[in-house]
Amino acid sequence: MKTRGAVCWETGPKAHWEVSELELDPPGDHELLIRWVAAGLCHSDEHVITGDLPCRLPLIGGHEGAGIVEEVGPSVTKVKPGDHVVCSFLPVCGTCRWCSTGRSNLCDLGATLLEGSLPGGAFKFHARGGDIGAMCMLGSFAERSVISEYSAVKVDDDLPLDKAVLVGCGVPTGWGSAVYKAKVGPGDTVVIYGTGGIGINAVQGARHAGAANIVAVDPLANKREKAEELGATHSAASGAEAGELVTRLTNGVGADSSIVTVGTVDATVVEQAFDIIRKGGSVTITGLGPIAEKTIQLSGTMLTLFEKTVQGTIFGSSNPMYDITKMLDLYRIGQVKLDELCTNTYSLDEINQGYQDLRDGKNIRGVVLHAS
Ligand code: CXF
Ligand code: ZN
Repeated sequence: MKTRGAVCWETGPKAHWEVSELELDPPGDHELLIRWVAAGLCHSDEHVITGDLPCRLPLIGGHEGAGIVEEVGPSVTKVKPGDHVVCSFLPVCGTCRWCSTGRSNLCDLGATLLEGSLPGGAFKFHARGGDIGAMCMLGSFAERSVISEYSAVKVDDDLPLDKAVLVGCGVPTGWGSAVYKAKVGPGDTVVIYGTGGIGINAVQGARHAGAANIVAVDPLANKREKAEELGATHSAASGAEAGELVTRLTNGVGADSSIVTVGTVDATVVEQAFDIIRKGGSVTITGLGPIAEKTIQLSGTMLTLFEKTVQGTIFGSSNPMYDITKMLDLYRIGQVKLDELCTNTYSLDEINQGYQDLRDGKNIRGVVLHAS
């Protein structure tokens, strides 16, 4: 069948999303055809455009997606036509070493995430005489995709898909960074660097975990305000300001943990996050940067003497099949806010405006609403 989608054909300073006509193959074994209703504009797709993330090109963008199943291929048991689904940007097979030991965010099927082929190696999209990959095996910047059932999570029909879409990446990635990876606890002091689409959810997670002091660090006033609305107890416009604040709040002891969720991670913010924590504290790095750049440059001696931990996390170390629905359960009872996160919506043809707004700092989360 024919569909349309926003494709990254080349990377670099002038690169952008090009809405292109695509040929889409029917679903094969363990695959399904989905009509996307909504796609979140995450900074990781911007990292594709800049070349920070080394993806096989051409690639259809979009790894935060929610939609409706239109057709299923042979052997699909998880969903049926008509089901509403939110997708995980990490497929979960359920049987590999990582899945079977409670770490399904590290599932071996994720090996071709940036190549954009489905588990088994198939490219379902074609255009201009070649195969086109789909970001994280999803490609939610297309009107329709064929995806693996291992990426799909069925959700209740009454949930608004234009809000539920945010639990495909941004919400569990941020929330889990605080709750699961940083293990924020009651009474803690936690510092969150960057309160955009991921960091704002680290704020929500830290609040849920009972932190006493949640310090949101962001140069943009709109992001600091949103962070305070969703649970930050303090905010700071710079790392230096946050340092002074935390020294005061903790009588010179330092924060229990810090979480790095800036759009582009560099060595400066990681060092600030390292310096601000107490003895035995942790730095959790969730954001991405240019893959070849050494974004961690720290005194190993300080790490040793103060027994500090520096750790990375993907998907906030959440388990997609469990935590995607859990985030939605918490949304229903008002403990995870989604409506407040969506700052602007766009049509597919407006996607480059959406990314310009992201670069200009205007969005917590922009969302593409696909035409039905
Ligand atoms: C990223 C992680 C690397 C692959 C693309 C998605 N996570 C969140 O945006
Ligand atoms: Zn993302």
